[in-house]
Amino acid sequence: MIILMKNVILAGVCIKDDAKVFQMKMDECIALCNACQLNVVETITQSANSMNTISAFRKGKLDELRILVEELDVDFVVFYNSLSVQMAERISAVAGCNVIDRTALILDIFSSRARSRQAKLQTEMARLQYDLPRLLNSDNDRERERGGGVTNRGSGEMRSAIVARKYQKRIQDLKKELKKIESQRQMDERRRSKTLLRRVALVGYTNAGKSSFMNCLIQNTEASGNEVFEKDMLFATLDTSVRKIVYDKKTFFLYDTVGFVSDLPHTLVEAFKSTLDAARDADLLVEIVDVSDDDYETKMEVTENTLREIGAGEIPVLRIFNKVDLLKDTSRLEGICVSAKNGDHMDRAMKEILKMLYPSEESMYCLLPYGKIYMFDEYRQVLQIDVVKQDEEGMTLYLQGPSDYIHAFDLYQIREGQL
Ligand SMILES: Nc1nc2c(ncn2[C@@H]2O[C@H](COP(=O)(O)OP(=O)(O)OP(=O)(O)O)[C@@H](O)[C@H]2O)c(=O)[nH]1
Ligand SMILES: [Mg+2]
Repeated sequence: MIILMKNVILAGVCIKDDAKVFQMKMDECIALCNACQLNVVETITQSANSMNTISAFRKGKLDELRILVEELDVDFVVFYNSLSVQMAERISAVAGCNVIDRTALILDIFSSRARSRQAKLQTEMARLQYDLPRLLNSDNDRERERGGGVTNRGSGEMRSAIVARKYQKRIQDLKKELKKIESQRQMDERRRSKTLLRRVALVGYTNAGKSSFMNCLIQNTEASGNEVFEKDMLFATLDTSVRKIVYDKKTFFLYDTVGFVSDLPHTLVEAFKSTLDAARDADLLVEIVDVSDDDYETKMEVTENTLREIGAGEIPVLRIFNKVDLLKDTSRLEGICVSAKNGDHMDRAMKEILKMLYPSEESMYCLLPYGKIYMFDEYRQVLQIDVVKQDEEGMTLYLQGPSDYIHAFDLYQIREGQL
C-alpha cells in the first residue's frame, strides 16, 4: 500500500519554556506529524511572554507564515500550541490554508491505534468534543456571511446545527456506554482487590519501554496471560493490560498503562481518566524512563506532573532507567538501570519492586481455629504459610511475609513455647 505523505509547516509559540525544552517539544511534534503521515518541510517559531489570543503569532510572523505557505505550497499548517476555534480560523484566513493544532494530531493517532472497545469509544468521544465547537463556529460564520444573526434564526436551521445535535446525542450515548464498561471494570477490580494482592502500575513517557518491561517479566517469571503489544512508536499502548506476576514466591498484579506526552491535551486526559485509574489505584508506581533519550530529565518532569494531574501524585514511585544497552557509560546514573530488551538487571529491578511493595516482613506462629480456615486460603497468595500441625483445636501455622498481612492473624498468635 502506498501512503501519500502530505507536506506541512510546523509552527509554534515558545512561551516561558527555555529554548532547549521548546526544541524538544517541537521535535516531538515532528514525530507526531510523521505518525500521522505528515511531512514537516519547514518550522516557524516565535518567542512571547504570553500567547497572542487573536492569532497566536504577532502580525509580522503571521505574514512570514503566509509567504512560506505560498512558497512551499504546503497542504496545511500544524500548530504546536492549542488553538481556539477562532484563532485557527484567523490564522487560516491569513495563511491561505487549513490550520490544525497538536491536539488534532494526537486525536488522529489515538483514533488509528485504539484497539479495545473502551479505547475506541473514549477516542471517539474526545474527537467529537474537540470537533463540536468548531462545527458550531462554522455555523456562526455562515450566519454572519448571510448577514443574519440572532434575529434571523427563525429562517431555517443550518445543516451544521443539525449535525451538531447529532454529535451531542452521540456524546451522550458514548458516555452511557463508557459508564457501563467502567462499572464492569470496577467489578473486575473489586474481584481482584478481594484477593489481597498488591497492584503495581508501569507509568512513564510514551515509548519509554513500559510494555517491553512487562513482556520481559512475563517471559522470565511465572505470569498469567500473553505478552502485550510493544512497538517503536508514540502511543503504542492505549489500553490498560493487567497480568499476575509471581516472583520469589510473591504474587502481585502488574498493569501496563497508556504513555504520557508533554502538554497532554486536557480533552484526552479527561477521556482517558478511567484508563488511567490503574495508576491511580496502584500501591506502587514503577516509572520507566528511556535513559538513552537526551531529553529524559524533562520527560521525567512531564511524568511527575501528569501523575499529579490524574490524582496519582501521592503514590510511591520506583524509578527505573531503561534502555541502558544503548548507553556507553552508565556510571553517572544513580538508580536501577535495566534493559527490558535483553533482560539485563531485571532481577535487581524485581527485588527493588518487592522491597518497596513489602517494606517490612515478619514471622509468627498462630493457631487458627477451623471456623477461620478461610483465612488460610485467602492469605496463601501473599504469605508463606507452613502447616506445623493439625489437631482438634485447629491448624498450627508458621507465617512469614509482609507485616500488615501477618497482623491480620494477631488474634490467633501463639508463642513458640506453646507449640
Ligand atoms: N534498545 C532498547 N530498546 C528498547 C528497550 N526497551 C524497549 N525498547 C524499544 O523501545 C520501543 C518502545 O517500547 P514499548 O515497550 O512499546 O514502549 P512503551 O513505553 O510501552 O510505549 P507506549 O505504549 O507508546 O507508551 C520498542 O521499539 C522497544 O523494542 C531496551 O531496553 N533497549
Ligand atoms: Mg506500551
